[in-house]
Amino acid sequence: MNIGIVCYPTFGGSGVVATELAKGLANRGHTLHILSYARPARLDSFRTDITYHEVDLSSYPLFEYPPYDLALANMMVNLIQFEKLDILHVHYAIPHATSAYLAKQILNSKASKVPVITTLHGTDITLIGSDPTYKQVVDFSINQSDGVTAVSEYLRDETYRLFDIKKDIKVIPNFIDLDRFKKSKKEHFKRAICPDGEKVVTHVSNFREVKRVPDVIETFSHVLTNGVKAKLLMVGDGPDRSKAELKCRELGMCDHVRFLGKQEQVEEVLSISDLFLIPSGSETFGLAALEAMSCSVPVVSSNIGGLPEVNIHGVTGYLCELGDVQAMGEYSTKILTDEKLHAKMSKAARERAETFEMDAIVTEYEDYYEEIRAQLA
Ligand code: GMT
Repeated sequence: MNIGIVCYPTFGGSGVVATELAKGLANRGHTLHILSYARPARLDSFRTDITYHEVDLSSYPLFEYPPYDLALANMMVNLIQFEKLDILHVHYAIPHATSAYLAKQILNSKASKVPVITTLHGTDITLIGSDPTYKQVVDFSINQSDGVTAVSEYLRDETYRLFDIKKDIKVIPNFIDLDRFKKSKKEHFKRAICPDGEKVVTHVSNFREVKRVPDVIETFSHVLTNGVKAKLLMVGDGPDRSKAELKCRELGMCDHVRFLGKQEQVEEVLSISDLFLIPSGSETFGLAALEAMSCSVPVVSSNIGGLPEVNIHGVTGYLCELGDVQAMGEYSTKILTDEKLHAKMSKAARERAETFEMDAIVTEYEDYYEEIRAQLA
């Protein structure tokens, strides 16, 4: 098949899922076209079977905000016509599903068509998508897609609750490359960070408000207060980084926390980690938790959204009430100080990650493409 994939180019979340899916599909002999406003972070090497198309935003003196959704729709029309796409798969509803609808309408007038699939990822539904500023357009655009998928059961249910969706939403969970995300020996790295054999606690995110990074710092402060010798590695960057840094200063623990910024090889940091923290206030799946688990790292998380579909309480880590940093601190201490428990949870985390193995889930998408194409034939 000739497949068009539209995504955000960002380091985490939907951009990663879309790009890895494109690679997985290309490995099976499909031809892929990726559309975005910048080269996706995970599209890191040249391949003849994946072409990246950068959406060109011509500026014009009248445009304070150049209309990205129109430029994207225009590029979709061109690719569908000239590259003869068999399927257009958009990730994150805003504005991608709307641009796809517009492209379809334009093509109808040219007696040409292509099935459009929208994959819902998270805040396109739970936060910004259901905001009154966008809600009507998002609702309409999802309903106009030929196929709709969501990355967790929680997200599917939320979409039905928040919008008036007439379509079946198929749950296809996020996936993991088990060969890339596995514990590897990085002893030199661990010694450099923890010269006195401290435990390593890690957090990875885009440091947006929903990630509740100050909760990570407070949870870790409980771990230190409980007498555990540990270092906290904060990976990523974003608007709340300075809040987190301030919290470290307030709690007098700057010597125990390292802010590493954005990292391309996050699996290397996970390989030296003993525990992963993800106390998010909203999380439809929690790909970062899955990446940690795949590297055999137990997870302490909030019990919000889709996280319980990934992290199993008492098995792969622990789930806590939102904002309960005391409980998160106690559970973290338990995992870090009980070697047997740590070994058991590390093994269970990896086994759980194996149920989200990439190949099986790429097959689910492939089968879904065929199903939608058959319906429209
Ligand atoms: O929805 C977002 O905030 C962004 C999105 C992304 O593009 O990074 O993240 C969401 O999609 C990820 C991939 O499906 C999920 O693993 C994240 O849980 C989800 N984020 C939220 O729900 C906050």
